[in-house]
Amino acid sequence: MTTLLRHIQVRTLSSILRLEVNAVHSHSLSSAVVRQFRKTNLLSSGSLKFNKYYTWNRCQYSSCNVDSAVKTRLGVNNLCDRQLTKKHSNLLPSAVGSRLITGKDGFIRQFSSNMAPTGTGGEAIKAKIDSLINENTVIVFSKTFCPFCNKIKALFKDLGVEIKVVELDTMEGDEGAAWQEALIAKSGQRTVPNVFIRGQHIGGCDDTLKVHTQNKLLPMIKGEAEAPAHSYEYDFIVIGGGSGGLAASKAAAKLGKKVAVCDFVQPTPVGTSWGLGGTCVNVGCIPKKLMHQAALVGQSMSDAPSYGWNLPTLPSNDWAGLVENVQNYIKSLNWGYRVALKDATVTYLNEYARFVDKNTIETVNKKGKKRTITSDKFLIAVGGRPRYPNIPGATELAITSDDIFSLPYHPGKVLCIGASYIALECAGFLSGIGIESSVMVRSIFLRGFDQQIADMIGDHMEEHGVKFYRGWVPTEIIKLEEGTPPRLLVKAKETNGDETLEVEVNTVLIAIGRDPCTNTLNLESTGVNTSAKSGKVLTNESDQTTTPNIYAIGDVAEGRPELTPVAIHAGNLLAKRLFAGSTTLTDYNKIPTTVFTPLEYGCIGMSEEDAIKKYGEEDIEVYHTNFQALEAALPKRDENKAYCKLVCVKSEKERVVGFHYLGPNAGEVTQGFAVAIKLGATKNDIDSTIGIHPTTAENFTTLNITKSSGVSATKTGC
Ligand code: FAD
Ligand code: NA7
Repeated sequence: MTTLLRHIQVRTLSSILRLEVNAVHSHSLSSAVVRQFRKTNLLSSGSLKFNKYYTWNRCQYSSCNVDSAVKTRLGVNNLCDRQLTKKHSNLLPSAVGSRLITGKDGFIRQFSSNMAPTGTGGEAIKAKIDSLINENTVIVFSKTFCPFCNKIKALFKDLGVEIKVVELDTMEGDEGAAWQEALIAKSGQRTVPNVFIRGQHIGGCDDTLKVHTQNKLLPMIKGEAEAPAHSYEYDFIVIGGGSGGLAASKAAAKLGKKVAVCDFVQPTPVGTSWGLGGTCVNVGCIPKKLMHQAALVGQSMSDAPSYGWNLPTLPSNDWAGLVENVQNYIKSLNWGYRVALKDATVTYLNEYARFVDKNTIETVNKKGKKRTITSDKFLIAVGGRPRYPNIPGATELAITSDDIFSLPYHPGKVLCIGASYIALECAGFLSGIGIESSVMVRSIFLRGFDQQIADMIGDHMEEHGVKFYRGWVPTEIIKLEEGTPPRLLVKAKETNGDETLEVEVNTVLIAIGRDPCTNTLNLESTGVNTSAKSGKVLTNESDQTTTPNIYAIGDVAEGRPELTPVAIHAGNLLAKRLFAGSTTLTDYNKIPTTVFTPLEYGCIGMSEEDAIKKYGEEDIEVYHTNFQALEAALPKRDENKAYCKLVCVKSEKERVVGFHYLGPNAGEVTQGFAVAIKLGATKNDIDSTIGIHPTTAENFTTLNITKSSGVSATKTGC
């Protein structure tokens, strides 16, 4: 408090120019400013002391009270008081006639006018204020440039509460100052925001936040009895600091809740571990897309001679350099997540958690130190980890997507086991950076995705050098020779037969699915039910588990698409439902996604076969075209390999229920169309949209060949 300059009022001889700075703190009023004040004899010499290092964030002491007329005179209407600097104080030589009041400690306590206040707030203004307070459930007297006012307005918006706002700084002439005087007289509060609920004076920014933290704000607004206070240490503990958990925890903290996140990474069987942020940032989307980009750069280099570039020889990729750069980038993201949690006042516990009962967890840190923590509500957002096949050698000798992005040695020749998107993406980027790679496919490519496109992806990868063992399952992995990488032998047998196969490689990357991290959570102690088949947590449409105070989102929740934006969206909406009275549910329909195989695949909605299953073949019309992306034309590659397909329901004005794109920049193309499809776009809507030429996405606006016509979808020319 010692560095606080409280209640500084500078009144000019003119009643228009009045500067009233309540509680300016050393941050906002630098020593240079003070020197300027001294020069103008506004401050008695030697009476002002500064502590530059004091930080002060509490709104009631740092609110915005510089009169708007003064600001207009100074041309600083857009600045908050805290932003006033030396430059501005130079403009105040005429601000005389004021008196400095110092505390016993010699620091400034008050800087006030020795003139009588010239307030214009009369009975009429008082009456107006009273009637506004009585007519509105929530009223906030505010100033447009005040960050604390904005914080409070944002809180009510997040809470979905309609409020009346009176912006004092936008009133004509001295009117705002007169209102503020009347407000001071009414409430004893000199600052804004000045909040009233149901006629009751709540106070400023901190006061309002405090009422909300005590769970009293919404009941007060609704005129309901207060929710019973709980005696747990936290309002909300999130287990799992990945995409969903971080989003939910920050959103809950923003709504004034006391929140902690437990995040701990159990090392993989070969010892790989990582930092805060979960799967996506450490061992999923981010490193995967960066390595895919490395492969695209390689593709561009091999295309380069067609565009006139003289490359002496095609350079090779430096695995160690790529890994180092990718990992450094990830570390910067890990750090960013920690800072974001701190900024959001979420307690980060780098500890592994398990339930003791429905309101208690036991955590253990990496040194083995245990503690128990209690919370009113919990969120399970623990995601999943790669599954290993139950065959000899798998856990000891193979790696997974958890290891590949930080593998400290060149992987040599790689065999990916599994044919879903993780296996295909890994084989794709490895091959793209010049690593010999193959894939062992048990049955089909990309189960769950459109099978026509899945096969096109397989064919394209095969043409570009990826070897496929189709119809095989591994039975054993044997080490032939130690080394980094080692020499490994993979034994396999036919999926539908007795033939056997042996493949010699250096690295086996297993991608046969992921298991939810539920079996160590001791869910039995809580009454939370899981699916007997998948082990995932069962929830209702509000993400609530079978135990009412425990929720689950993201990859660990049964039936939810395993995608980062899905988990983030669910986390944000859950926090608002739990702590802001929202009723908005996550819409899990028509979620766009992209598979980053060498030829990228973006899709929204149903596969052709699922649409036929749902609507019947006779009610489905499929429009499609093959084409060559322009960038592939000069290098003469991938002719007619790119593809667009719209799956439409005839009886619903050809509403698009399936969008499929195979080609460059699929993520970018698909994201744009996702809005249209979500809004229920029909084929006609897309036809009437003018394309952007020359792009690959424009092909969707000119689709005129139906599959049912049997006409070739191969395209020539533009
Ligand atoms: P996670 O991000 O997995 O976070 C869970 C966290 O909880 C982890 O940090 C875990 O260590 C921690 N944890 C687990 N148990 C405990 C415990 N008991 N105590 C404390 N902490 C615990 N999605 C996309 O949208 N686009 C992509 O391109 C994409 N690519 C992917 C590529 C790969 C190789 C993989 C594996 C996944 C990919 N995904 C992609 C999926 C995406 O990563 C996940 O859907 C997303 O990370 C799920 O988030 P989550 O919050 O549910 O869990
Ligand atoms: P998925 O999507 O669960 O697919 C698993 C793939 O592995 C699939 O191709 C399976 O073939 C195959 N598989 C499963 N078990 C075996 C065994 N025992 N041997 C050989 N092949 C097998 O797994 P991913 O790892 O790609 O991704 C998991 C999720 O993580 C994904 O949904 C993302 O959202 C994040 P099948 O088709 O069943 O014959």
